[in-house]
Amino acid sequence: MANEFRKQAENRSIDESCQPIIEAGLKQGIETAWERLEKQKPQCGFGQLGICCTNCDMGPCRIDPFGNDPQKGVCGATADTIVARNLIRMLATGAAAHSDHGREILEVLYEAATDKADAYTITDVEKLKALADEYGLATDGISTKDLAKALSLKILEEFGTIKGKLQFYERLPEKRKALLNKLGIAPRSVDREIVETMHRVHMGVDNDYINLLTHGLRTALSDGWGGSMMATEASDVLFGTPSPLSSQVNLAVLKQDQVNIILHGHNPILSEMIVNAAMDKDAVAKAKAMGATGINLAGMCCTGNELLMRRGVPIAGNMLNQELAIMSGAVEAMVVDYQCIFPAIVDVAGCFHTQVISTASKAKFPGATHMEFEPHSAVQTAAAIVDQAIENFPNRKKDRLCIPNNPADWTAGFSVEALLKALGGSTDPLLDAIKSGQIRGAVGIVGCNNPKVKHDFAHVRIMERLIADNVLVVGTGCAMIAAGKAGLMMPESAEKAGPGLKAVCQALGIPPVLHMGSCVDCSRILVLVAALAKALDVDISDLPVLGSAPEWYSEKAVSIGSYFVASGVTVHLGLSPRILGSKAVTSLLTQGLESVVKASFFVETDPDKAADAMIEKIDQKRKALGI
Ligand code: CUV
Ligand code: SF4
Repeated sequence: MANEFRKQAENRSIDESCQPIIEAGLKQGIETAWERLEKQKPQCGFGQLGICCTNCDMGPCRIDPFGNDPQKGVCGATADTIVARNLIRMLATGAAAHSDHGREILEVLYEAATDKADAYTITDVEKLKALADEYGLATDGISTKDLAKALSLKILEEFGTIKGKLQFYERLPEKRKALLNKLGIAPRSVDREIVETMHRVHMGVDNDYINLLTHGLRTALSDGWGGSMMATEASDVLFGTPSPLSSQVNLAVLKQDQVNIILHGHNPILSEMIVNAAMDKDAVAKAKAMGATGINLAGMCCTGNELLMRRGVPIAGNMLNQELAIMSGAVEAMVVDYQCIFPAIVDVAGCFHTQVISTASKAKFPGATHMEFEPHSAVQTAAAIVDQAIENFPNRKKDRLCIPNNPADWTAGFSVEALLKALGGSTDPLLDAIKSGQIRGAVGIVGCNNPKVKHDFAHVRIMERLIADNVLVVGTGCAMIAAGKAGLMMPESAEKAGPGLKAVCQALGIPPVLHMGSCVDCSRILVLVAALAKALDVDISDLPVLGSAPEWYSEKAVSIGSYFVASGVTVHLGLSPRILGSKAVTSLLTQGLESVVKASFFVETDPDKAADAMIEKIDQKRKALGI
């Protein structure tokens, strides 16, 4: 039996730090996402194909996938309409999640500028000025705070303005802008495109799948070149633009003799304050009085990525590690903000001493302790949360501890600014390496985990294959946490790259897989590809670059994939979206889009075949460029 559990753990994940915990969980019968997925099987075929509609109360309706009756919903909607509507509804939810996060950061920037939240300072004044310039604001003789106030208001207006385009849309290369303008899908504002999606999917509004999907692309662009980019830029202004640093990753970053606090979710605003609160002398003294040797913070998912990039806080794991972290028995508090947080962590925590502390008014978790975060009282809330964790330390059940050894080392912090600095101030050295073939191309690998895929396996396999073939990998999100755990993110990891890429990495002292941040920081990848296209005076779609989401699960990933495609980057998906119930939608997204936006999606579940296909596509682009 013991061997059985070990085997099962190895089948679920390639992350060695979590295998012993999965095994222990199996022995103790603790339910995790893997068990819950099993219990869902067989998952509904109509749902998987995207041909179930619940948009109104004449339904729910479903279409027979074998061509028998019914072929229409009660209202007459066809499979094409239903599939397209369902997909862009997912996309709009994802775009809303990113953008609402962006808005909150801007609101804190505004409050910091108007002295309503004095815990926050403006860290990157240079970036603030550059952004103000971009937005056409006068900067001479204006105080930092006044500038931050004017800028945050100006950007906030773009969420709902009735006129014009998003300012960051101007960052696109001319050729791409001209194409998108011609298609009529330049995003007008952030909220507007999302709201219009919600309008269009109502019964009896947009029934033309092409028209629906076209607006989906526009909505996605309002996320990539809007809400997400705003989140990234405003976070940099408030907390600093990342630069390379080293840290550690995997569940072994939890410490046996310290108070462990995990910061999970997406928004850095409260967690940045917790990082400060955990360094407070009195807090550390109290932890010692409670029998610990100190306070240990570890990130998880994208809150983790934000803190890693700017503060070097270690990361305990990615999306599928969240329940397992609690099952280590060593977590005093798991502090969550929003997005990608399993409601189930409260149940798992119930089997241990861990306190789940929710902090966002818009994200409550039944069974968790709610300690609401507000910018003006952030310092106090952060201190209270740390205190709560310290007081929980004596409740640890020592006989149930299961902390793995050997955290992996990694480097992160590759903002576009940091990358340019490493390159000596311009993209030329990178372009030269691409032209000479030392670097064959680049792939942005992003996105989540999904229990339908062996945890981290697809991410790591694709990355290893690509770098071995001299393809530079950049990325964000849980994909990068997978890379770090697998040892692909040290300068020494260049050994695993092909000779050309290895030489470039060694010359620059960088790893072959570059961590660019959290999911909203996919906007950094957009800025990078735009800069490369501009330098070559080509469209983004001419570059030998691709996107890939090998283990995606989230509605946010639907938006990310779509704004990459709309920006001219072809995207690989390791799991099919729920579109296969419409041949027309499937063929448009996987082929037809090529002639519209010069990029499309392709689905390949086998990581090796996916890597082969990416390399082939990169070579095609190189040939077309004449390099
Ligand atoms: Ni935002 S969206 S599982 S934490 S990358 Fe991770 Fe990243 Fe997907 Fe969520
Ligand atoms: Fe059925 Fe049409 Fe209502 Fe959807 S919108 S549930 S297809 S009647």
